[in-house]
Amino acid sequence: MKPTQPKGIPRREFLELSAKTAAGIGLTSLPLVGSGCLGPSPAKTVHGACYHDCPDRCSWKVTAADGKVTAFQAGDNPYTAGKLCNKMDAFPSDVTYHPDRLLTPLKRTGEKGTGTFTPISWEQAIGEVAGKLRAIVAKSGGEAILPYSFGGNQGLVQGEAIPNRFFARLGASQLERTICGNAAVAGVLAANGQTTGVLPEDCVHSKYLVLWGTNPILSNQHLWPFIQKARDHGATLVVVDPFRSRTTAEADWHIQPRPGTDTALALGMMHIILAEGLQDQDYIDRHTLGIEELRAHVQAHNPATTAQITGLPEETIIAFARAYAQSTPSLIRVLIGMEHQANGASAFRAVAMLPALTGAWRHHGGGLMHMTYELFGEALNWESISLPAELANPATRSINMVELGKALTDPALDPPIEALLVFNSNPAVTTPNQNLVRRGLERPDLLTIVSEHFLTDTARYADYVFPATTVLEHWDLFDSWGSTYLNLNEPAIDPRGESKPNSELFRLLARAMGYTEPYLYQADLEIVKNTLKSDHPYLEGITFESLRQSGGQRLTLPEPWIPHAEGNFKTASGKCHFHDAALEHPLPAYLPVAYSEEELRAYPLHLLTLKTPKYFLNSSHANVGHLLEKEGKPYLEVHPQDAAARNIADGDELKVFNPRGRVFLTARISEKVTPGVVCMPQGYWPSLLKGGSSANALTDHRLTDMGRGGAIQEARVEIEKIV
Ligand SMILES: Nc1nc2c(c(=O)[nH]1)N[C@H]1C(S)=C(S)[C@@H](COP(=O)(O)OP(=O)(O)OC[C@H]3O[C@@H](n4cnc5c(=O)[nH]c(N)nc54)[C@H](O)[C@@H]3O)O[C@H]1N2
Ligand SMILES: Nc1nc2c(c(=O)[nH]1)N[C@H]1C(S)=C(S)[C@@H](COP(=O)(O)OP(=O)(O)OC[C@H]3O[C@@H](n4cnc5c(=O)[nH]c(N)nc54)[C@H](O)[C@@H]3O)O[C@H]1N2
Ligand code: SF4
Ligand SMILES: [Mo]
Repeated sequence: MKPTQPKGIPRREFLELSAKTAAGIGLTSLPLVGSGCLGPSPAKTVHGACYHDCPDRCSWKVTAADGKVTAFQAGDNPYTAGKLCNKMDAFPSDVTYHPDRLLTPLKRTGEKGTGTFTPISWEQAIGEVAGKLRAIVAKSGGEAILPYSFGGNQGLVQGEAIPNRFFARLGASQLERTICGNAAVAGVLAANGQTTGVLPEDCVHSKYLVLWGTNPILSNQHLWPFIQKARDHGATLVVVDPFRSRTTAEADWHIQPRPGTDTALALGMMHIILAEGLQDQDYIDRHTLGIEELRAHVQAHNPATTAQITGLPEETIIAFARAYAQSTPSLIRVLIGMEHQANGASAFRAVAMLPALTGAWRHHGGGLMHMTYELFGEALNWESISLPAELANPATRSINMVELGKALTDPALDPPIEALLVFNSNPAVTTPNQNLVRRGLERPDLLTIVSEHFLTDTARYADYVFPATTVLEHWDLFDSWGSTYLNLNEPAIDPRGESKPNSELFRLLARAMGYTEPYLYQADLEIVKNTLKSDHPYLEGITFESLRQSGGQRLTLPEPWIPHAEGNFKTASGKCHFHDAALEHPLPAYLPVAYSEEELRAYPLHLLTLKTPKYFLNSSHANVGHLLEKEGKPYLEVHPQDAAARNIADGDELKVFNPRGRVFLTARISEKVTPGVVCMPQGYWPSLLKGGSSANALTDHRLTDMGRGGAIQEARVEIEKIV
């Protein structure tokens, strides 16, 4: 996920703004129009795109006849390349036509969490919810209401425009949407001022490719063919990952540091590069700031110290630093993985400095590859998506989404959260500190409203549930955070049952609240068309009509794309900042969490809760029978040494626990993890597991060192065999 970027706002400021739902820039008020959902005509094929929080943003074609989907196929643009993924191949039957799909509004009739509801009409549901929201606003003010949403639907209309306007008009608390991307981006921006570096397709030109904390075979599948092409041309593939992922199994070299120690590893590489004179001094002199401070800082990070922190042999660190610095073009691919460590943003910052130190940026396919959303930030007309100026009130309280459990249960929070409106997210599964989140959701005095496709573990706690349309049933426009393709999404069928797009839910609520501002009622299709009204050169040859004909189109970007060959960093100085006096830590600092001896003794294992499931996308699809079956039972990877010390055998049933919760898992003894590290999959719904808890029952809502992200992977546990 990425912070989408309005045009014309400086990046640093933008990051701050975009972390909040209710921030943005001016919009010209537009006339009131209807919902924007077009009815289908018999036997037609339309183009659309995947709505998921996935860097690939695949394009597809959907054929419908007599109002029913008859064919669902991948788009054939060069990036999607005729293939979706194992999660999405059967999307129409797995989601749109799934028998468990919610098709009417529901009102709770039993205890919260039990999933006991009765169907009611939209009219009744909207009337009652609006009445309750009005009463809360009158009694406690809008800030007592919290929207909670994330990447469940990444569409610019269904995920951003209308919902954001509604909540800002309501004066609701702003949600800092920081669970994915913010820490990574904060780190990269601190060094380079922008996250866009090497474009995905350009990795084919690199000769030394480092995948640093990312698992593309699973998480970024459409990048993988380009990586393979680079290898066909002779590139070496190195993966830096504390876990032996599916991708590491394919690499030439797997470097396996302790989790959360990447800042130290990158600083250790810099030590070696500078000590051995492997840096590109000319590039440094012309395009960077702070080399002398950096040189002094990395003195302490000699190979012996780096080895001690990372757990890697000194020879590995030295060989890696040399090979990286001496290969041309060298490319480092980062995405999200290590940002969820407590020191995660600093790790991104330190790693982002390496290409400037070695001058890798000079070459086509050399440098750092991270996100691509800034390109769309420049290309599109963001005034169409962002908030009207009069609605952007930075003084409104912000709640960090990572800390949802705390916010819902904090007696000192003034005003307390009295209503929670969840859409595009499933926090009972995906937000850290699951048991605290659950305690919040159990509060009898909390009004919880959830818009969903399914009765998720979050929806089970709702007072009212609204049925949402799937991506086959509404208009939208998709930018991307990992590819360079812009996609239009045209509905293939009418909304099933009584489902409605998010935009329509919030238009109906706005009307029932008595709001009259036209921007609250703008039609989806009109927002889509306005967003494309831009004469930016990246949109040359791309129009509503061309997108409608072709599905996804690549932005028209200059060739060859070598963004920092001549510096041109987007920092204040235009240079890569090795040192920045304005930051709390002017140089990237390796600062591990200081646990007490007692804590380390009681909970000696570092737990990684990773997005390793092949058939889930976060918690999405984890309720779909055949996908759940293929994914299998959740397990805990345990190193043989740790298993032996606890008398655990492969296949034993385990209790994994810490003060926040416990999860029951089957032991898998393997060297996929190093001693002291255990790993389990994220995404399973607690209600479907023994004991009713899943990965996030063990994680904490600690924030990262920069970017206010979630240090979800900074969790410590103990394990025992269940006898
Ligand atoms: N199949 C599938 N695909 C997905 C998703 C999914 O749930 N399932 N989720 C999507 C989403 S939301 C996102 S954000 C992307 C994420 O895609 P990626 O950026 O690839 O991130 P992750 O899969 O979280 O983690 C990648 C790797 O980082 C490693 N890692 C963890 N901690 C550290 C560390 O301290 N240092 C280093 N060097 N590595 C570390 C993990 O072991 C893991 O193998 O994937 C997307 N794609
Ligand atoms: N332990 C642990 N926790 C993690 C992570 C991890 O690696 N480990 N990864 C984190 C990351 S990177 C991310 S991005 C988050 C993701 O966390 P979430 O954003 O909560 O993602 P999903 O679990 O996919 O839930 C999205 C929900 O939105 C619903 N949805 C889809 N389309 C629509 C729509 O049009 N309208 C409405 N109303 N609903 C819709 C789907 O049915 C689904 O239930 O999880 C984070 N949590
Ligand atoms: S989840 Fe990712 S890889 Fe799969 S179809 Fe969607 S965008 Fe493509
Ligand atoms: Mo994510």
